[in-house]
Amino acid sequence: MKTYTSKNTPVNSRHNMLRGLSIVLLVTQLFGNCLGQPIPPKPFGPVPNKNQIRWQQMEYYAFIHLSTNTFTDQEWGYGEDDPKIFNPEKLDCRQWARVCKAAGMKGIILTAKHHSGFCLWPSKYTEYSVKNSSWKAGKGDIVRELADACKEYGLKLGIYLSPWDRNYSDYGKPEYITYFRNQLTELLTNYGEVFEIWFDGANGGSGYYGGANETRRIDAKTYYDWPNTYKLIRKLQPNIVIWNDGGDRADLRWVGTEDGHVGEKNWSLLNATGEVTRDMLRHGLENGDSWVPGEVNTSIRPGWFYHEYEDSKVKTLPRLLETYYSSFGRNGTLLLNFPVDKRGLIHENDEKAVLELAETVRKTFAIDLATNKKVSASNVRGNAKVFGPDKALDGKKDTYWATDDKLRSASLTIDFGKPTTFNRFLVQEYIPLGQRVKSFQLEAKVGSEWKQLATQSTIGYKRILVFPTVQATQLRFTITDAKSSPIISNIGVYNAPQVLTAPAITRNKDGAVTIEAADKESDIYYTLDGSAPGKHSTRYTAPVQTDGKIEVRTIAVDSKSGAGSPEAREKFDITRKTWKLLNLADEKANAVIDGNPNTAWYQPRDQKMPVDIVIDLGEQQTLTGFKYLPGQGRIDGIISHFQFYVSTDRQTWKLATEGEFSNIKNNPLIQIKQFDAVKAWYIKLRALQNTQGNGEVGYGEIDVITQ
Ligand code: FUL
Repeated sequence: MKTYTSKNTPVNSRHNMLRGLSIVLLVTQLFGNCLGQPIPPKPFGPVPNKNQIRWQQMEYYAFIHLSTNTFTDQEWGYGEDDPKIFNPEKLDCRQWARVCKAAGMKGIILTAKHHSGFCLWPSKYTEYSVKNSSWKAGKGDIVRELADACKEYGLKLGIYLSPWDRNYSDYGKPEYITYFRNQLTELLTNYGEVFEIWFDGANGGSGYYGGANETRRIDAKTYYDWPNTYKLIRKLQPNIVIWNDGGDRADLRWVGTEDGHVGEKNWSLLNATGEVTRDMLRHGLENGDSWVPGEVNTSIRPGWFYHEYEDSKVKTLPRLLETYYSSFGRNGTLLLNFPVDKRGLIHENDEKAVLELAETVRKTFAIDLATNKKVSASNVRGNAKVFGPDKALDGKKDTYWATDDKLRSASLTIDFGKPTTFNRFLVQEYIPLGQRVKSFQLEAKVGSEWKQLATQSTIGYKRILVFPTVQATQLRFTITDAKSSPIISNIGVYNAPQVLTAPAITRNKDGAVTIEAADKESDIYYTLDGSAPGKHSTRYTAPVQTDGKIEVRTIAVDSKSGAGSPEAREKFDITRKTWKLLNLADEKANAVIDGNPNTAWYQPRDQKMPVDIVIDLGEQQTLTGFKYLPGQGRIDGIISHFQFYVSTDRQTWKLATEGEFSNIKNNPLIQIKQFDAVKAWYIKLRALQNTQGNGEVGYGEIDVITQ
């Protein structure tokens, strides 16, 4: 194979002669204009517009969820809560901006209005806002404070305006559209430039609706008249990007999960019209006719809003790193949420976690091992220096390595000159000319052998590969297939520090606690009495038998370096050893109470709602709550509306609590519902509705909270 070498590389004179000859031969093809400029590749397929490019380059920005929900411990407010409860006494948007800036983020998107309809700015068009809250005696405006803080910290401002409004009396009627547009106009006129507007896909359902307390269904595709709403938005904010999950295709797409990742294969394309399946959200559409890149939205805690019980559930460094690499390491952007707490601040634990992530990322990408290294390519567009492989290593985003038009595969080899240790590879396509690469592979020269490190599919704006540490003298990046000739604007090679992950804790039905570390060579230490675990604590070797209420705290320790993992912490209530599932012939139903979140059981298919599951606790207990974890592997069978009954004799049943599991469709977390203490020997969880609107009902786990 012919090899073209970068300008820094010594080449022999014969090679130079040959090169000169081929340049002469190609001159007509490449120097097509009389100024003698080499012709750059033409755009291929759909390409991003200016706003989408600007947005993509932001890569990482924050979400802030704050509303009345923060004070009611809810994920979705019903729209009926007294605005007086809203009082984040220490609210400090400058603290949010300071944390986000230090975390390396480029902007902040605020839930100016969530589904409850409560507005964080004093909208002229409703009384349901900060102006009737206790905060600053009704004189405050959080959108204003955030806009000012963003300006001060050099961050961009984004707005989440929920199309669904569970407070507004006219929701569901045409009048609401006028209200919605009036609010949009206020937000997009009075607070300076807004980089992104976010329209959530949860639309219509039960709500307060000005006292009507009813269920209202709308057609999310037609009700909001998106084409005209978009026109208004673009007129008010020409530089904005529109995120819309429920209606007409906008500028950006959801990636089909709130768990913090997009598919490894990720095309920034979709079709402008037609249905969008989960698979398309996850992977884009290779031959889509429009540029609709993915944004990965996820929360730093399990929920979007603040719940004190999640203070110990803030995502750990390894988990955040996984999200980092699975979002903008996979041609997405990362929108990371902070559930601002009741004080109105980003909680200390969240701040610590996000700064730890920033520090690890900084250390990882501080030294690019490819910089100034000898680089060669199997082909260079018309042999022109301006398209040479060194252009992928020059750190400039507007230069690139390009090949001749006809090629669909090509390789680039970096020669480190000495054995070099690395475990991360970063590569970027020059997206202003389209997304082209369909597949690529990476090989390292270890000793005298070429060893394959990875085979992968798409690249897009940015792709980062994570692989076990390797020591090699050369690295070969080969594009094995592309939709058009490949154009690579950047390549980097890094050696990331090792990070240990927190162990996973489970307790089975009989009380045996199992602790597992991802790295099988590390040692595990734990405590059961609530004290902090360390090397002085008990070493875990086999499942530990426990009984009653306990708290397990544990860490993994790398036996070689002595470095410790983040701590894992789980509280358990009574064991379920005396529990029996009643009226269920299926043996597998025990998955519901086996303590393993990864096993689930689904009711027989032919059922009609309501569907019950009845459990005999084996003895009388005083209950103050229950927990429901939906099956984790499937999107069907997830209960959204429930009733929870208790009985001491299995004859008379008492309703302990009922309601909805808010946002369980997109975020299928464990649901915790509390109620006033009540005696129970039997419990019955009644499914009234599921997220798909059919009769499927499944359970990952059911548990209780005792007094
Ligand atoms: C979801 C909403 O329903 C959640 O409450 C949250 O705002 C999240 C970002 O989007 O679909």
